[in-house]
Amino acid sequence: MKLAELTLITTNEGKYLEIIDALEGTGVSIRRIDREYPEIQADTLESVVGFGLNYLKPFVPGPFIIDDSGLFVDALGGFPGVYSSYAFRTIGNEGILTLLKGKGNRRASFRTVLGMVHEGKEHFFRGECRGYISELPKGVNGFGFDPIFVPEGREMTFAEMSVQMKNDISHRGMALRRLKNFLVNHGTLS
Ligand code: ITT
Repeated sequence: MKLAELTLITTNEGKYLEIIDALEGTGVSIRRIDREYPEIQADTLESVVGFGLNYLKPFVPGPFIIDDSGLFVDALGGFPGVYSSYAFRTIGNEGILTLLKGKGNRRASFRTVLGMVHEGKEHFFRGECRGYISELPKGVNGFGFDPIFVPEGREMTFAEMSVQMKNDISHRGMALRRLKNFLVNHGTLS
């Protein structure tokens, strides 16, 4: 059956705009529910997403998606990773820059796990973007850690890019292309 509508549950407007952009032209309209859901303390984004999907299932009729993402900094042993939301609220971008002061290795990656419930079944789509943490915050677009993340092979932070440019190379863009492929292969998209 063709998928006409997909519900996205997120409190994050920036994610919503990126997801709308990535799925433009597919004929699927995104209905956003702006609400929180319990995020368990776990070692992996997958566990957080799996728990979230099960929690939300009884409340959301029809197919829906959630997105859990994090910034993993190599020199900090992967921190903030699954604690990205907490780290952003508390120490923010300036705090990450302070933690990296004097460190030669500024490599980091963004990861996204997109979880979908479709016809009662759970599906996971992953994406990763390697890059490094800039010396200073730059740019006004995007959200979260975007002003301090420069993707590999580029000289601009995500916050200096348009939504479309970011989607072309980002962790979330990759997970969304995998979601789109799934929908095409399962005949839910034309
Ligand atoms: P939800 O309601 O969808 O959970 P959230 O903002 O809490 O929204 P996450 O838990 O996935 O989303 O994100 C953890 C933190 O990482 C949060 O502070 C985000 O701003 C940040 N983040 C996630 N994706 C990002 C991206 O693509 N660019 C920059 N920061 C990002």
